Amino acid sequence: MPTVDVHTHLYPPLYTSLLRSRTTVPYIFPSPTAGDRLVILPGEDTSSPTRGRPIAPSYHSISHKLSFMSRHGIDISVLSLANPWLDWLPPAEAGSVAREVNDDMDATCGQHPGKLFFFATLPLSASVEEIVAETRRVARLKYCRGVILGTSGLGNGLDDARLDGVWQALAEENLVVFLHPHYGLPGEVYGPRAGEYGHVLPLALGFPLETTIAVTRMLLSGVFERFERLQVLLAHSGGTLPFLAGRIESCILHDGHLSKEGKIEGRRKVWDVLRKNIYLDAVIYGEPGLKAAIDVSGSDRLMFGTDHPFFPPLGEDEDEEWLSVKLNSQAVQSALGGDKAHVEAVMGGNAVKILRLS
Ligand code: 5CU
Repeated sequence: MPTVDVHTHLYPPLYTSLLRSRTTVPYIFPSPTAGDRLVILPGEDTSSPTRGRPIAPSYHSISHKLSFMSRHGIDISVLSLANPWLDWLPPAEAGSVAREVNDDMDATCGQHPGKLFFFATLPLSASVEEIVAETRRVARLKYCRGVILGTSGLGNGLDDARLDGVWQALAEENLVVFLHPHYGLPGEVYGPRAGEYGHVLPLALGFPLETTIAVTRMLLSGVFERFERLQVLLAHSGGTLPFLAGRIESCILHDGHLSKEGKIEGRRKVWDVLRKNIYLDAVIYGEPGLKAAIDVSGSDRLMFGTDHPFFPPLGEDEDEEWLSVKLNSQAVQSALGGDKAHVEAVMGGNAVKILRLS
């Protein structure tokens, strides 16, 4: 059974050259003292010459991706453009850049047939018609198996009824939506000492809560009732959704406003959506989180991932085994009690089946 990485990003050269031409987030800035720096997260945009992070070759080089794969025993990777995707592009440019980026990803995968597949990127700042057209178009690209989507939607989040045409196209084309965070929580929640704590608060907590809120808004607005075939792969084992599903369901059942509006009768339970519409990656770095993911969605809906090129070893040597990868694969082993068949399914078999990778 192959090992498959469903959560692995790339900033292709075409994209990094766009970032080099910018001075507002997201951008790449040539620091006079610290080399080229990638500044993508809202909190990273300070005046420090060491703001953001160094942009190592692993961020954009396909040969680095391939050697990372062979070093970690990964047979197949499902690539996705890294955040913040194309969310920031002027509407008039978004459609053509999306076509270029998606064609480029497809061609890259085509150079390594059977080894690389990809989640396409949608031009979210363009019109709904253009987004739907790109959805229909990427479904015909040979190596495309879904789309990666942030939480902002068309600007008002994923409970925006204007997205219905997009959900419909994605469901009809059998494209999995890989839902991934980027924007985190408002900076104030981290307090005045946030700068002392590096990226820990936004990445460990802001990202997962952003995902949880986004998918809960989809649940509350009836997306999964209207599009019963829609399949969504949640990054980072669903943020905190597996842990909070019971509380979300109970808050719905006890909400006087929803009851008065007749929104409780006839809805699908959170548990039902989790078992039929939600896939989870196994990027949570520990056994308890993974057990919660297995409990709510089933181990047949869980797929291994690495989050490469993020979370490299802190030393100079990126060629060593990555601790972040080891933590995720150890968690799969221990959460499943070493059950060989289930471990193989999570490490690759599920992805082969779900994403049609054979
Ligand atoms: O380290 C980070 O900032 C990130 C990021 O931006 N995107 C991601 O997928 N993981 C970590």
